[in-house]
Amino acid sequence: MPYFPTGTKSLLSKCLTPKIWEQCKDRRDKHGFTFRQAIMSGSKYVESGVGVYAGSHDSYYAFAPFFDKIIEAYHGHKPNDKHISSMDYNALKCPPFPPDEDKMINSTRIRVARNLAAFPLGTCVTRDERNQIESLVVSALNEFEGELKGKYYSLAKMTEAEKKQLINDHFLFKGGDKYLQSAGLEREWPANRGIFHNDAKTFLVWVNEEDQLRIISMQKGADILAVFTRLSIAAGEIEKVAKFAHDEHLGYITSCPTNLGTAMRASVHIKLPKLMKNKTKFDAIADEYYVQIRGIHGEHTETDDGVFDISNRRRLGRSEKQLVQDMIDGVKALIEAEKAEQ
Ligand code: ADP
Ligand code: ILO
Repeated sequence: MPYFPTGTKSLLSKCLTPKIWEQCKDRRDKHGFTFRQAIMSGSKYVESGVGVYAGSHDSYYAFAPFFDKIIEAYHGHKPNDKHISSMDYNALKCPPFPPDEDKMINSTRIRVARNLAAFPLGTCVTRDERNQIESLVVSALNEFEGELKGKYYSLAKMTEAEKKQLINDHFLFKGGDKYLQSAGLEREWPANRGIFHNDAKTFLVWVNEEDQLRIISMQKGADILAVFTRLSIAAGEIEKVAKFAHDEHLGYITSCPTNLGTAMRASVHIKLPKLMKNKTKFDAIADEYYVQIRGIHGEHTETDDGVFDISNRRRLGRSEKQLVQDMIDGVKALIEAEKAEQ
């Protein structure tokens, strides 16, 4: 059983009881992914928030005594609960922000993660399977017309300067994430990874990073409804040609259990320079409205200029529409608090 030093806070350390370890330690899922692989990341990096990755859709059931606990602890979703999905953008309550609030928001982005039903997850695919996934996804995306029409850029063929520019402009994944590496998600990097995007870079798809697809809609400013509408249409189009791993209990299946369900993160980059000095209040509002605070250069980054990435924290058991609403309501409360700070 892994050793967790005193003070370890990860969900892995809380959920991995001696009884569950005994039950699961020699199990494999139907693709041969072992329980020990699933908990490798959080065993190696005890500072993880969660510390667990699945090898396939089946991992969530093959290691159920463990994953049920993790999922209930993170999402409050019980083994018999069902997941509901709705990308009905017409039902979103999102009137435009008044001008003084609108200018506090630099940009809006919503992404959903998806994985193909016919393959295990990125933690467990072979090089050949990763290649097949890339070909399938890119040939489907190449059929897109109108606003969604774009081009695929293979990571292996990009220059360092092109990569750096795309990362700095918040369009591309960074690579070199120790958590993903320890879960096997960066094997044979950069082979068969890449990004598809339209000319305006408002519709983007990451291929074979943490999940096989990350479908992204983003633009400058605070028009959350426009971003959600584009995402909803694009995800629907892709789903017509690609069968995604999904079930009634867990929703869309993802490598990391925190993303299960909608697999959606809806965020704004917002200036909160006064509120950041009152951390207790900032955190209390974030907790009350179920939003997560990140730095603006991606997960595990900090902020030094008062701009924050605010996004929905919940992903499972509620629809996409409800979770975009969480983000909107949280952002409104944070704006009020910022205005009230001296
Ligand atoms: P995730 O794909 O899980 O959302 P990250 O937090 O690592 O992962 O973010 C990925 C990239 O998207 C980063 O470059 C981040 O700066 C960018 N990003 C996230 N939200 C926004 C936003 N609202 N506006 C602009 N860029 C964003
Ligand atoms: N494994 C990392 C990250 C967890 C959540 N983030 C995702 C899905 N990228 C940890 O446990 O801190």
